[in-house]
Amino acid sequence: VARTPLIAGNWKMNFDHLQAIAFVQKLAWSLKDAQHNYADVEVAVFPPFTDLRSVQTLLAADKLPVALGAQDVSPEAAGAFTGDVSAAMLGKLDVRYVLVGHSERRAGHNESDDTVGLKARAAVAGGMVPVICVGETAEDLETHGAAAIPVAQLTAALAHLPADAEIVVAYEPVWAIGSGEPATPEQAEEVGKALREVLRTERGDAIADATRVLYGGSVASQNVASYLKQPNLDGALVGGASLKVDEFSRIVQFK
Ligand code: G2H
Repeated sequence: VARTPLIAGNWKMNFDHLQAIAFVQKLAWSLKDAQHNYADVEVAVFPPFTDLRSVQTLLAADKLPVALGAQDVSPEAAGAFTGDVSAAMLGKLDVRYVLVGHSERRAGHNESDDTVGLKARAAVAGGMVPVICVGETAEDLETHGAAAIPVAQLTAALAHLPADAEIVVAYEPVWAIGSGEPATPEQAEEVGKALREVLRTERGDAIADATRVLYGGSVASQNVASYLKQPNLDGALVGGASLKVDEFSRIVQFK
């Protein structure tokens, strides 16, 4: 089954809105020089909330086919939730993807599987595609093996979603994030395959075959192609290496 690869840059808490504009402009020039075909490999950036409006304006003005993603969303629709941002607000900014369940939020903000599922549901209700992040810690890996925790996390999130919801799954082993020690392509493929089996059991063949499963965790231009060669991996969620224009441009052109 042909799935369009997705290369997603998760900027985390980096770049103010002026830096964001400069970055996206340079990225677009670099990909234009390289004659990048966005239909072959989809590109998305996930700036902080404060940059979204500026990046949206630039993408629209220059007609750049880079997709916009947000790093989080409130599970609530509106009201007295100080500091939170709703799916409706993101939708108005042409946001297409929303990260939910990144390990930095699960660990740093005590987000449970239920919270992650509710956030994914809010994104879907707002017309966006949640990028559901799952992954095991080093301790989990030792105790349960690689796949058990990611499989449980994905199953829990799916329980909150309508049967036909479009989603992206990102497998990010916590021990590989920002560590410079990525999973091997074989390790990542093993979990990618297990996650696709969850989709097959819970959602049927059509959705399992159409859904993209990304790998994330110390992805760089030297290793990205080795993941994309795996039958069950369809892209990358890139953190540190997505902050350097030339490096991110090379990652996008992994083929
Ligand atoms: C994992 C990844 C992007 P990095 O968090 O989500 O970050 O590529 O820096 O490991």
